[in-house]
Amino acid sequence: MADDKKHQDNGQQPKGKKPTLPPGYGAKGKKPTPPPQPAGKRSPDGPPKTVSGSKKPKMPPGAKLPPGHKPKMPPSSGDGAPALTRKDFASDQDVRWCPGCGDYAILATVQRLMPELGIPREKQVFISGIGCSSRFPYYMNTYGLHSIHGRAPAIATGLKASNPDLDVWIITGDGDALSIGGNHLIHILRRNIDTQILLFNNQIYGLTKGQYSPTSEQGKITKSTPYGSIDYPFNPVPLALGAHGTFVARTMDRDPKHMKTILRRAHDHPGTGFVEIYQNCNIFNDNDGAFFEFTEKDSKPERALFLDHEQPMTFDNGTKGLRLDGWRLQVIDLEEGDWSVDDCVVYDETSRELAGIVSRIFREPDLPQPFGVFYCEDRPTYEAMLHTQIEGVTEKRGQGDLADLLHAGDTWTIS
Ligand SMILES: Cc1ncc(C[n+]2csc(CCOP(=O)(O)OP(=O)(O)O)c2C)c(N)n1
Ligand code: SF4
Ligand SMILES: [Mg+2]
Repeated sequence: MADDKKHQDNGQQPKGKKPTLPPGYGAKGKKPTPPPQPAGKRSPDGPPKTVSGSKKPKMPPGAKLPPGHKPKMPPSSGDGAPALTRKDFASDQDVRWCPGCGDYAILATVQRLMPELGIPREKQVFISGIGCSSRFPYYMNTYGLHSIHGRAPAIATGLKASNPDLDVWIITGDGDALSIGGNHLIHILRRNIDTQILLFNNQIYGLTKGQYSPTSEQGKITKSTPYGSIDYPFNPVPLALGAHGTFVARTMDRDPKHMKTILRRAHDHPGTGFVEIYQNCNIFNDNDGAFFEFTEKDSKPERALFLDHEQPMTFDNGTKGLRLDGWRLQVIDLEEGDWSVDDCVVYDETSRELAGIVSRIFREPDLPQPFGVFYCEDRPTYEAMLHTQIEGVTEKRGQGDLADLLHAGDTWTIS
């Protein structure tokens, strides 16, 4: 959690945070919250006991600052205070994920991104539910809340609605977001609360020692599916699109560069920025990993396709592409035969229809798995409309009084 002594405000505003609002709709910024108190040592539950004995896990590739790394930052805040660095966003807590867990790369990427956003730490809040992934707020030197299973979106909604000036991040897992929290997830998406949702999808309940989750593949053998899962899994991207998400994207733990680009875009999006992150649980996913076919260098070119707005959909180092055959996507060879790059679909992230078709690619053997921004739309945020409504009503009816309201109408005394 943020330490007020170390805090420096570099005076920058978040980029691109101004939604296009209909006439009369505009959020008024609130006063900044007071700086956080220094965090005391907490002793939350650690990761599963299967990994006990490893106090300080070895950092996987991507989790350490590369030599000579220089974050893109303004040299100073303009008021003489030095700018923040990645280290300023790391808390004093021991990271207690298993060695090799994909969560490390996500934490490192977020900590690397934060100084570039130019937002003071006391305005940053990380809210999580329950799960290995949900331990994330402990490791961020910002405000944070390790909250109730599946309820991070509800808490974030209350926080953002009452203080729109805060930058609110939601950290959740496939179990947290899609089992117990499924209802909360769809409602934050349709309301378009200006937050970022990072869904760590490892296709398993990690914290509770490896039960199957709503994203586990059919046939998966786990503690709770000893003969193989017969449930059909959720595909979180079309789920978020169906709930009217205004920014829907997918990235992976093994590609920190791509992840950072996508997280920045989710952050800059004025509304709910939903990002599914493929994240391997090396303890409870089998040796092939949950997503290795898409993330490892031998198979990634052929099995993963990176979406780029207004660019033709190509993959495998530009040797293959996707075209539409009616409403169906079809792989075309761009090296041999009659097809060329001009026959490929040009991706348009503003098209809900195209996002619908492309997001339906779900581990198809004949089609590459898409990553990137599927859909992006400007729509007024809930909190902007809420505050405008309150201002309008206050103007008409005057400042309200809670005590008067509670004692208005039918009240009685029980004696
Ligand atoms: C009300 C309630 N029900 C069930 C649990 C047990 N529980 C804790 S975390 C979890 C699932 C976590 O899975 P996921 O969100 O995928 O996180 P991961 O550990 O994989 O990161 C469950 C079922 C709980 N803590 N509270
Ligand atoms: S997600 Fe898996 S690998 Fe990561 S900390 Fe949890 S149990 Fe360990
Ligand atoms: Mg999980």
